[in-house]
Amino acid sequence: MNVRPLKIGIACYPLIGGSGILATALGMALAQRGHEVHFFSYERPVRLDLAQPRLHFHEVVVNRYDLFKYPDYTLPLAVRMAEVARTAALDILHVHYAVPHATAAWLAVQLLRGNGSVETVPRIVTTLHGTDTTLLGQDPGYRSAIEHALVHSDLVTTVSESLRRQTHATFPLLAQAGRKIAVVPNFFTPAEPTQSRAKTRRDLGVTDDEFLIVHTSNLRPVKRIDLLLETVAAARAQTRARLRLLVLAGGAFAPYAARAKALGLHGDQVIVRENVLAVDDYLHAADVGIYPSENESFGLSILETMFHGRPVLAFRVGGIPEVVPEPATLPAFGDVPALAAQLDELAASPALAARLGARNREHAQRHFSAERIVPRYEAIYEART
Ligand code: GMT
Repeated sequence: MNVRPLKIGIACYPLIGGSGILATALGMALAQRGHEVHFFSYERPVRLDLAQPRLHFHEVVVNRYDLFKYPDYTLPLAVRMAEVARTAALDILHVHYAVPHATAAWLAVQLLRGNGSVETVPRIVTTLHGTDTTLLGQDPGYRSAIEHALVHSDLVTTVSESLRRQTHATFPLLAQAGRKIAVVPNFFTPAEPTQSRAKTRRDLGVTDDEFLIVHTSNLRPVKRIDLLLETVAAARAQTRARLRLLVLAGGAFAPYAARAKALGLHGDQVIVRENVLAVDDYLHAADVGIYPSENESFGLSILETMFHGRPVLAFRVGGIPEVVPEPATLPAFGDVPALAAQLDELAASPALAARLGARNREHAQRHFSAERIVPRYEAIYEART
């Protein structure tokens, strides 16, 4: 390691979801590079392997009181971060997803300053992941609190240039206060598949000559599962290949079942697996990934699919053009016929699918590997503002 070992606190959501997955991967990579890393969350992040050296997890316990209709998480999180910052002498508090982590980090630093128990307080780095700006940043109940926490962070990062622009537009005080935003893209390290592609396909009941489409997300409205189903249905009507859709769902698929049926996607044409923690076997077994989101600050699932050497179909929205190698080929948002035509072309030509998949993998490895991105966070931790 070229930089001095640091003591870094990371606060994130523990669940399946881009921001928590990225934060966990970052913390584990930092620990491997010699830093001491302390995670804060209400549960152990799903991909956090505490068997590795230099990794710690501090559970934030939220007690229930009859007095409160809504339990509060921000204060116990701030108190826990302040305690650990003091006892472990943390250099950095790196919070992922502004709400409520950035406000809690600011409060933790105020607590440390207030009781005079430390000589230096940790520096706060806030990484915005998307909906903390694009959704909650528009909510009058949150906006000014997020803006305050960002202005009082030592550094704010976004996962794409697109999100950086949106953040400046949403929180004008940042620029007025002379605060810069650094863009640090997401990264991913694919796991080796635990079994062969043929075995995973057999387990799914997918034959060799079928074209397997994968979609992995939390299925929230922004992911536009309606457009995913419409694209597959439209392509099915025009292609000679037999298409199957695999949905790796971090949320309930049931609300979309009727729409799938209405579009003629019956029974085994749509395979759903809920709460899958290890996506690698499935991405390895798939032939293409489709992600028709209406907005996406980055699209970590797209990157995961690219790392597995598969072509990706998506619309030209948010940060997606910054992730894929040929952004000009992305159709405008909502152009389902164009997406279906691209799907048809890939399903008809395994050679084309293989070529685009290989190009994706090469692009992902070149621009979005841990080796390339993690040192950029290290440089940010060391930079003086
Ligand atoms: O919408 C999600 O998939 C979850 C959300 C999150 O905060 O975990 O994802 C956001 O952060 C990811 C990691 O940086 C990005 O890859 C996603 O594009 C972003 N989601 C949106 O912008 C809608």
